[in-house]
Amino acid sequence: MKKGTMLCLALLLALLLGACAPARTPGTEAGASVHEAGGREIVVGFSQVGAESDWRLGNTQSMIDAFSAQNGYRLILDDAQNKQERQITAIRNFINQGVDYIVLAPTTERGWETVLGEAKAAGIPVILVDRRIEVEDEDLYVCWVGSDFRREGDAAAAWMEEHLPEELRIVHLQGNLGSSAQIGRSEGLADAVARHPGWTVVFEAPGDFVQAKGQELIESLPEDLEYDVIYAENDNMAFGAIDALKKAGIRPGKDVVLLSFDAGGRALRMVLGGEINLDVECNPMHGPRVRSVIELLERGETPAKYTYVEETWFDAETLTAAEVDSRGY
Ligand code: GZL
Repeated sequence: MKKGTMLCLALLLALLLGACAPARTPGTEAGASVHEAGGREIVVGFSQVGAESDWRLGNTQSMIDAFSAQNGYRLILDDAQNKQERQITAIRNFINQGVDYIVLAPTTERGWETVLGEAKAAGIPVILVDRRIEVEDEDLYVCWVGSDFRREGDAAAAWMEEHLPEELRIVHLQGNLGSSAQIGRSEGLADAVARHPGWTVVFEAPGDFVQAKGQELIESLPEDLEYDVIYAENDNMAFGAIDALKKAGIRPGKDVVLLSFDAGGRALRMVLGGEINLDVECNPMHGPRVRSVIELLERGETPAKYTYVEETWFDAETLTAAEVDSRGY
């Protein structure tokens, strides 16, 4: 074949291959996200409550997955170890670093005015995730994404009304006092107890959503205390309670009814196994929801102020093994 012809064919081949290559903005890696393609990496400062429960670990992973470099983000994650003062420090650090957005999963509802005022003065939008906060000026945050905790408490109470007798002695393991999850779930139970004269809360104390504290509280109950139900405000306290009951030779889910919240994979297997009688879902997978809020803001649009995630509940009569296997946390 003549040299000239070969050169033409080589040029034609190069043109054809170039036409098939994915369209990329110069200077971006394969599969770069829109942000990176626009040359602007979005920096998100995330102040997380801690690592106190399976739910929290799932929530953190969901945020890490959503705000990946591949998606065009840089996530600065701070674990507050359940202390509001550490969250306040983290938010100030985010402001000093000049992040583009601050995401806050607040430990409790009160005490945010000053630091969120500083973020507002710095022109950094704040997005709340999971629990709520109580502030006079609701412009201190752009929006909130999370669960309806009162609805969760009411769902547990409705199940109790349908499945349990009129005479009940209840041990109540609360989450962190003052957190929205504790407030809503506790109110749901308290209202149901007020509706049922035969229902009595024989013990109530905070276990801070932590497994070890759930176990300690049940182990510390007076020997002669009689009770029929443990209302645990999250799975990890329920796990602790189960360990304590088993150590005392009491069958969880049979000798004592066990109610829980979160509905993580580990807990749902215990529902199938009959150790947890009801688990009310509290979905932690907020990463994609918060990311879509930021991308909406990046387009100059206004997100809904409050976005509640859809949730359900599970008991052994309704739960399937497939649902257990499909839990993302
Ligand atoms: C609920 C979340 C609670 C979970 C606990 O949205 O705030 O905190 O129910 C977690 O497991 O510790």
